[in-house]
Order: sequence, then structure tokens, then C-alpha cells
Amino acid sequence: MKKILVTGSLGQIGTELVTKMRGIYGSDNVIATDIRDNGSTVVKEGPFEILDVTDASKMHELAKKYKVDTIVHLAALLSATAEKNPLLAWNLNMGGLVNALETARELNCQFFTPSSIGAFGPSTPKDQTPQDTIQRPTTMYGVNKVSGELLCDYYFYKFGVDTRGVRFPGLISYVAQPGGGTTDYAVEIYYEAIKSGRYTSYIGEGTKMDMMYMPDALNAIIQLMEADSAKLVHRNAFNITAMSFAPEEIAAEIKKHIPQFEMSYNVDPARQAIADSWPNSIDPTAAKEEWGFKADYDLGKMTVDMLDKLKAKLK
Ligand code: AKB
Repeated sequence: MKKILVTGSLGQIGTELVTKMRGIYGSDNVIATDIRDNGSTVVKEGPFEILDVTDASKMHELAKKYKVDTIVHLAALLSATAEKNPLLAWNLNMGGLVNALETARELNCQFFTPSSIGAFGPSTPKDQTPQDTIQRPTTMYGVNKVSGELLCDYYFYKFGVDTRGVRFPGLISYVAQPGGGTTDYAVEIYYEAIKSGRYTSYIGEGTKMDMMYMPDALNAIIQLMEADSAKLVHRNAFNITAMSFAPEEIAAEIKKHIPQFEMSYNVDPARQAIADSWPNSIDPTAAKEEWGFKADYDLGKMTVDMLDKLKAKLK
């Protein structure tokens, strides 16, 4: 049985991943941590500790106290926030990662951390972006993600730490909202469709980005962590995706269920520039071949579920 420490547990991924992993591995075996306590079920339903990931000794102390054998490191600033405060992003994203990797090395833990489609840049092939390709991102978030991918590879080759990771596309969920990302519009649009029947997109028409529904993202993390190590050639930073769409395509899908839904645009140059530097669609073949990655939700199926769940939630 695994004993897992999760950082950034109250974020968009952590909120659902902690609950799912507690269901699989047992409540007491998943130690949720975050820099704040929001009183949510993640805090209440199992062990929870306050942890600022830039505090290396506290991270080590907690991992030792709970005798963990796995670290899932999620705490990070997302792309748009990172671009507004690049130095903070460097310190938090890289400082937190190296502290988590060091803890994993010292305590011999398996390790997972997400990379992102943000690890690609304008000179990367835009369509069906290959697993191994040019990575010259032009955002601080992207610089952090490429550095993180390399650092995870380094900890594996140099120290034998069992590091694993995926490049997540934009993640869409109805439980916890993302904050400070470029792809957040694809979550906001569902909330606004239900609340007001209209949405003003800060991402322009025709801008395609990869996306994935949260249940597929959670399954991917668990499946990769459980995969046979010997079969992993890439190990860190596997391209994974479930769909690729532009704002007008998600709007059209929502309109099928809410015919009066109206979409308009007020493009935010900062976030648009980030989106323009990312791929239109990435190729997940390596993840499929090496550990059997498969997404269950496409745009249509996700939209039905999102609208159902949000209608109940916002009632
Ligand atoms: C963001 O938009 O910053 C994230 C990501 C794609 O990594 N959702």
C-alpha cells in the first residue's frame, strides 16, 4: 500500500486527486498539504498539514513524520499569474520542485509532478506536436516546465529517483476552479453559460488548445504512477490530451444544450500571446504505447457532464 504526500492539495487537480487517491489507497495513506487551510473536505476527510513548498525542512519533516513512499508535487503558479510575476514564479515553481525532488531522493520516494503544454513555444511544431521536439517556450511558466522536465530526468538518471510526469493540457472540472491559467476560459464558460447564458472570452476566435476533462486527468496520474517502470522510455513529461478546440467550438457545443447561449470576445493580449505560443494539438502516442493512456471524454461527452454537474452545484 502506498503512503502519499500531496503538495498543492487544494488546487484544481489536488482537490479531486486527494479524494480519489484516498478512495483507492485509504484515507490515512494520503497526506494532503497546502499553504492554506480552506476547511474543505480535503482538509477534513484525512490527514492535512500546512506546507509552503519553498520550506525544504518542513517538507522533509512532514514526509518523514508520515513515512511516505510517494510524493505528488502539484503546488505551482499557472501560466498567466507566472507571467505577471516571473521572479515569484521561478522561486515557487523551481524552488518547490527541487525541494520535493530532494525529499524524494532522501527518503527514497516515487515521484510525480505535472508538466504542461506550456513547455512548448512558438518554434515547436504546432499540430500533432511530437513527444520529442523543439522546446523553446517564451513564458516564465514554460521555462519552469521545461526546466522541471529536465530536472526530473536528472534525478532519475543521477540518483535513481522513480520520477514520472505528464504534459497536461488545459484541465476542465466542475469541483475546484483553476486560477491564473491561460486555459481557464474553458472552465469559466460553463459556469457563465449556466449562471447568465452568456460568456465573453478573453481568448480569441480560432485559437485552438489541447484540453482534458478532470476524470481523465486523474486516471492518467494514477495509471502512470502504477505503470511498470521497465516499460517507461520517456518517464517524465508524456504528452497527453483528450481534445483540441477553439472558443467558438466549445460555445457551439454548449449551444446544443442551452440554445440561447451567447458568446462574445474581449481578447486579453497577455493571455492571447501565451495561447498563441502553445501548440494547437499534441500527439499522445508515447503515453498510449508506454503505459496505455486513454481518454474517455471528448468535447461532446464532457459538455453533457459539465452542464449536468454544474446545474446541480449552482442550484
Ligand atoms: C495554464 O493555462 O496555465 C494551465 C496549463 C495548460 O498548464 N492550465
